[in-house]
Amino acid sequence: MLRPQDGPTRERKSLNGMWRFRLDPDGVGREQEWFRTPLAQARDMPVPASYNDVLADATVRDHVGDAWYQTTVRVPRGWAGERVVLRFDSATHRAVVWVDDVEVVRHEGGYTPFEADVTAHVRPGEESRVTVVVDNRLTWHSLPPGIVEDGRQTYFHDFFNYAGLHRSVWLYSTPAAHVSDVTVVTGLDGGTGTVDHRVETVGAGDVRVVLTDAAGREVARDEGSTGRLVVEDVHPWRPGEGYLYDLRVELTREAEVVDSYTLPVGVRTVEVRGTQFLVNGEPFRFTGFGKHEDALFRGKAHDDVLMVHDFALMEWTGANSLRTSHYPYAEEVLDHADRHGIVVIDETAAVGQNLGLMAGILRRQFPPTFSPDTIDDAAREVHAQAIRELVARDKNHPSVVLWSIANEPESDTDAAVAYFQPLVALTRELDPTRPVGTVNMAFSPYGRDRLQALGDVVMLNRYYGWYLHTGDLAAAEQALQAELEQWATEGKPVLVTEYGADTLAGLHSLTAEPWSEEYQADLLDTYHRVFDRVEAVVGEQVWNFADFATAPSVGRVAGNRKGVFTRDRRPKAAAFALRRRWRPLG
Ligand code: GCB
Repeated sequence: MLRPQDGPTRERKSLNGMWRFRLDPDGVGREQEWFRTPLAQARDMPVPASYNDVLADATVRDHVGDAWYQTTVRVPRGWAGERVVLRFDSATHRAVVWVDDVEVVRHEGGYTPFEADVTAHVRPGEESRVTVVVDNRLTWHSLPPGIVEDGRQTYFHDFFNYAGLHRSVWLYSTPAAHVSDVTVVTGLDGGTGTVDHRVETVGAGDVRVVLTDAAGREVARDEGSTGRLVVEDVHPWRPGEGYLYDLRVELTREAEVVDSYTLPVGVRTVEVRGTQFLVNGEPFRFTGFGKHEDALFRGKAHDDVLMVHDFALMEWTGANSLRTSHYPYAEEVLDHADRHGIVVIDETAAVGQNLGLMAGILRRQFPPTFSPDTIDDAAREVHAQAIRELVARDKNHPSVVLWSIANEPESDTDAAVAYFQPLVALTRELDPTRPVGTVNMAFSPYGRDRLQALGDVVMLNRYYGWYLHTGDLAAAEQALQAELEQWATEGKPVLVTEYGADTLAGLHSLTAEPWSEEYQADLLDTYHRVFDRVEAVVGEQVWNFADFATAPSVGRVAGNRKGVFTRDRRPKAAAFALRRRWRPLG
């Protein structure tokens, strides 16, 4: 799915800014057709933002159900004769959209974009009313899953259920005949690069593709909707150096360019060979973090300032990668990673699919995780659709090297294998060029887990020294080493996608005291000693980059404190420890 862009044949208009907003606690707005009139009793709400923490109002923070947004937009006069599209970069977790009185689109899933061709419903030069109802309820059929009982929301993942319009909203124009999709797959053979392209179009015309280098010089061109461009003396995209070409895709009729779309392209390869993870044929070692889209006041809103700052802090630590735990991030993040050579593990919003684990944490009984009463075949189809939308959105990003289709699902039952087998196969079918996997949790160690066998890499979240052997790093070191040696026998690369300890910034201790800054740094050092002794370990991503908001819980102090930075991005001692390991030369 192509992002909106400004170009010779296309224009964008941002709908970001102040919208009108109203909660619908009784769930009557759809029936009463609130979209038909200016939203009554509405308050101001900035977009993009999670609505939860913006106002000083607990009923907004803890709202369960529908919330309404409304704005007006004047369609540029110059768009007469063009196709007009309304696009939401995300609406969490599901939404219905009206333009004036007409429903134009509905979408399930809080972290991927959706759009509607609204040409027939708007008039260039005139104003239109855009109304959106956003529903934040999590059910057995949503990703992530949850349950609503007596108006209260329970969920099974460890981050706050922020909701609303978290990302940009656009109105954009394209010509009626236009480029509707582009897929690129790149290859390297010595100093020669290849860019295979597949272009989809709507309407009559011929396709031409032109590749230019970062200096704007043309390096290759081709005619036709599929083909291969060959780039001599290629400048590859590589970790640490986000070199990008531009692929200009044109739809032409005779001498006229009807539509033009420009896609940044990084020429690189990814391959799993034995226990190695190869980028451009060379062994790659992941350093970095599991992150969250999370910040004070704005919740999960995308924000360029915060994004650039977070990448600067990652670079300061020497991180070369991140996992988009636990949902697809804003596309701006992937663009930035592309440009800066940061490697990305791209994850779906499948988190919390393990009711056995939750029974212990929430101290209540649950039915089996994967069953006709819980996560069933219909839920699996929602998951499949989420994978389709993720791959469709992110397939062309050179930074994305690995798909993670679930975090810590139940993984030791026949039902789990039956659920995931088709999803792994689907991911491979949609994208045969990237490895795929699921992330394993500690209660399904080697010998018990049955999902890592399905994936191309082993991904493990481990908390020895925190949830297990709390305060005893010597025991943690032994246990971790023993388990990693077992996983190494799988013959696949092993990535430790989470390890860490909750830490209260400012708490210091001479002894091995959990929650102190020294303990967090010592725990990371302990893990690093073990990683360096087990050859198959090719990835270390600390949990977490920064402290983040969660649902209230006795194990959380105003959120999860496993960040090596605080929520306002101040370094804890562990950040300096990581910098010493990942950037030994400063
Ligand atoms: C995990 C989860 C992550 C949690 C983390 C923790 O294994 O993947 O979402 O936040 O543990 O801190 O407990």
